[in-house]
Amino acid sequence: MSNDPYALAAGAATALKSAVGVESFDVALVMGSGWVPAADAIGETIAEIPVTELPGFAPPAVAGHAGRVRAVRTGSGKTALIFLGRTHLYEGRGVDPVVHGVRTAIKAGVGTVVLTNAAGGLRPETQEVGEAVLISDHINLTGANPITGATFVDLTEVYSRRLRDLVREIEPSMAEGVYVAFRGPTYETPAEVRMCRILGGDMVGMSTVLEAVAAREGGADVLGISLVTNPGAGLVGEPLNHEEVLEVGRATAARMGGLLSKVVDKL
Ligand code: 6GU
Repeated sequence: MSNDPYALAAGAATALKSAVGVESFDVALVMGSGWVPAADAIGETIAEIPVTELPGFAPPAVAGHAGRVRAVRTGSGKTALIFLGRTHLYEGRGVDPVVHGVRTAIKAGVGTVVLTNAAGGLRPETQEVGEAVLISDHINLTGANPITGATFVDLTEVYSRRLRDLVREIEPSMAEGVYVAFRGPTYETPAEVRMCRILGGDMVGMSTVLEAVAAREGGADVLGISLVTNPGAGLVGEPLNHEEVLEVGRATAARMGGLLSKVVDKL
């Protein structure tokens, strides 16, 4: 087997297309923690398979990260690939498994990648728990990068302005903000949260940025949406836990699913 991650993704794309029985896909969505229940609203399922049946995918490591990929037909006739869960850098398998889904989707034809996540809110003055925020830009503090070698990818507009504007045609009041990514798996200290605020961050999490970079390298447009599941550590005093992240996801699934379904139909 090749150890070239791009060749591995091409192989996974071929396997996926033949498993689903389609020639190509139009859009991919990555459902982060708390977002998996929202997937049901996006379209009619054509097929769903465990990612471990495809080359290059790591088995899921965390409860609530389902590790399946679903192919759906949307209301407007588009073919969407929905990753129900993702691999995180904190799992310790390195960066390639983290971006393998995005690379596979691009090899399978997608030109738009929708990345969702659960995030800590850094601006509780203006943010509410359960609010969805458009990612306008990111600060990558993971210490990792999916690209190796002298490939100088422009990151002036990682998260497409056109796609953000399109979402606001559906939800005019939706805020946007800068997503700060750490490797995790620990949540941040209160001092790190204060640092993120000083740096201009609005949300904090452990995902998305590496996938966004890989998508841009592959030429896809990226839409990023954070579900604010809790304030960052120390901002309101309550300790953080993964279960509350999933609970906020369950509570907002219908709303988030409705939003994503409208967004995908408008693409
Ligand atoms: Cl506060 N931090 C990080 N890194 N990820 C999160 C979070 C906080 N809340 C949800 N996911």
